[in-house]
Formats: sequence, C-alpha cells, structure tokens
Amino acid sequence: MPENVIKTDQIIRHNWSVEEVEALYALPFADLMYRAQTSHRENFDPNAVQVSTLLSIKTGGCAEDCGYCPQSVHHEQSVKAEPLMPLDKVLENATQAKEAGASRFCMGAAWRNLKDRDLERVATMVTGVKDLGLETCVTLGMLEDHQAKRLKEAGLDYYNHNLDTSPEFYGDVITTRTYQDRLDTLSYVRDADINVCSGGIVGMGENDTDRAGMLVGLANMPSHPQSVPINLLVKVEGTPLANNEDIDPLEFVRTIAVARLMMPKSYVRLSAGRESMSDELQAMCFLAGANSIFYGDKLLTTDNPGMDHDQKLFSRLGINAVEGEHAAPAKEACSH
Ligand code: SAM
Ligand code: DTB
Ligand code: SF4
Repeated sequence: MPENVIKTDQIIRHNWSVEEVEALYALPFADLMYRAQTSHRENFDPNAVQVSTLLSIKTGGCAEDCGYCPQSVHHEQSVKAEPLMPLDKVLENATQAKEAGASRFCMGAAWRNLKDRDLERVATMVTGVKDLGLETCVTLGMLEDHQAKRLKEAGLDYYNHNLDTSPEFYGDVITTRTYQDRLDTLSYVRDADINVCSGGIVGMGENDTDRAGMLVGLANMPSHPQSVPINLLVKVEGTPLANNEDIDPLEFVRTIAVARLMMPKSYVRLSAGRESMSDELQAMCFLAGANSIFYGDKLLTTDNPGMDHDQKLFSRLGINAVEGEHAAPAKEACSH
C-alpha cells in the first residue's frame, strides 16, 4: 500500500495510554480530521446520523452535587422539583417524537440512583415506548445489578451513564459519588446485555490531559460503549460552572475526532451544547465523525435547536436520519 494511504481499520483497542491520546489531539488539525473521516467512512455511512429525543421524566430535586447540573439541590436557582411523570404523558411525548422522526427515545431522571419503589413504573414506561416501535434509552443515575436485569426484560436497549471527565478532574466537579460508582453501574448494564451509552462533558475547566483521560476511561472499558455522547457544557445560571470560560471550539471538534478514532465502531453523539454552536461548527463535528444527535427543542431542562432548524441543517449537509437498529416494529404494524 502506498505510504500516503492511511489504513485506519484498527483493531478495537482497550489499552490506550493518556500520552498516546494526547499525541492524537496534538496532530495538525487537517491530519486529525483526515484520519477521523477515513475511519468513519470505513465503519459507517458518513451521511447518516442517528436521532434520539430526550424527555425528563423526573425533573429537579436531585441529591447529587454535579457542578454542571441545574437539577441539583446543592445549587441556587436549581430547577423546580417535579414528581415522576405519569405513563400516559410519557407515551404521548414518545409518540410525538416518533412522528417527528426520532428512532430512539431517551428518558432521564434527576436521581442519584434508581429506587426499587420506582423500578416497575419505569419498566412499564420502557415497555410502552418499545411497543410504539422506538428504541428505548433511560438515564436514571446509579443502578444495581437486579435493576439492570429487570430493565432489560422490560425492553431497554440503551442505558446512559456518563464518566463525565477524567478520574483526576472528576472530584473537582462531583463529590457525592465516585468514579468507581459510575464504572460499577456501567458493568451491571453491560452484564445485563443492555447497550452502554457513556461519554462526558467538555468545557468544565478541565485541561488537555483530562480530555484525553476521559476518552481513555471510555475506550479502555471491557467493551467500547455503543454510544458515546460528547457534551459541550451548557452553562446554566446558578450552577458553579455558569461563568466558566468558553473553550476553543476547535478543541471540541478535536475531542469528537479523537473519540471517533479510538472507538471506531461506536456512535459518537454530538450531544448537549448545540444550541450555542453555529451550523458550521456542527458540520465540522459531523466531518470529525459525530453520527448521532439529540433532536427536539429541549434536552432535559435546557434548550436544544428546534426541529425545523435541524431538518434544514440535515438537508443543507445531505444528511439522512438513521433508522433504529434495536427498535421493535410498532404494534399496529404487526400482521395477525
Ligand atoms: N441523574 C442521572 C445521572 O446523572 O446519571 C441522569 C441524568 S444526568 C442530567 C445525565 C448527564 O447529562 C450527566 O451525566 C451529564 O453528563 C449531562 N449533563 C447534565 N447537565 C449538563 C450540562 N449543563 N451541560 C452538559 N451536559 C450536562
Ligand atoms: C447526555 O450525555 N447528555 C444528555 C443525556 N446524556 C441525558 C443530557 C444533557 C443535559 C443537559 C442539561 C439539561 O438539559 O438539563
Ligand atoms: Fe443529579 Fe444527574 Fe444532575 Fe448529577 S447530573 S445533579 S445526578 S440529575
């Protein structure tokens, strides 16, 4: 093979060192983008992006102290606490999301951990959403082994639980649960044969080594998360990180590109923070290998670009929305 042709079909690696990843980050931008784009094209349709819609099924009043989060009771002006949403309202939202073109519906709860008293209600929501023909995802804080198994049985396709940052920087952002707690939850999710959705946040005041460390934490898990959300910090007033300095947007693009190179078969999600990004910056993230987004004008409690805007962006870029891989056919579609 001529030397200038890059062969990026790397074996799936779980032994990355932080130094190696820092070296990827430090590549000239065009070289990094070329490598990421080459890997992306070897593993995915480069013009297809998966879309999920988020719904907050239990908002506010969370006991954790995550420095970025408006739902923590530890911060002033945190969002108002609400009870767990009733099933019919969840299904109404899921139906609308499906009609609008989402293939996955992700339900988030502002909980430190899932309590057994809520397990059956959430399991019923999962089954109901699955029966609409959508892929299902939940993010409910820490889980126990038996809870993960029950959610799988109910039809859960993905569990979102982020490492958020590097092990070294983690304690500067969250003090009420440990990095190891997060890894434990993720291992229960994997053992229950639920797809793992795990990523982190960029722009919290971490340094370059922390960004590399976060990606090493994700890629060196026993298997790569099937979905890797890369969030740009949404600065919410009243949270300790509200006045953080903006990061160089090209550092965010580099994070997407390096995640794409390290986890070549995973969906990399251009996650929170799109509301503050230009269309051109988002286009660069897609070029760097991002191939999923949250779709709909709300994330959990903060704003996301409107559907019209995203449809226009997809059309300008020639992007198509990916069909769900794990979704059940909608009940009505079954022939009897
Ligand atoms: N309470 C559960 C938990 O923390 O595991 C689930 C919901 S929590 C809101 C899910 C993830 O959203 C967090 O791990 C964090 O990565 C992300 N997130 C929360 N607030 C954010 C913000 N202001 N900007 C970017 N990402 C944020
Ligand atoms: C993830 O990594 N990002 C999403 C999802 N997982 C649950 C959440 C982003 C939340 C942004 C702040 C908010 O809307 O409250
Ligand atoms: Fe609670 Fe999750 Fe927000 Fe942390 S990120 S405060 S656990 S809702």
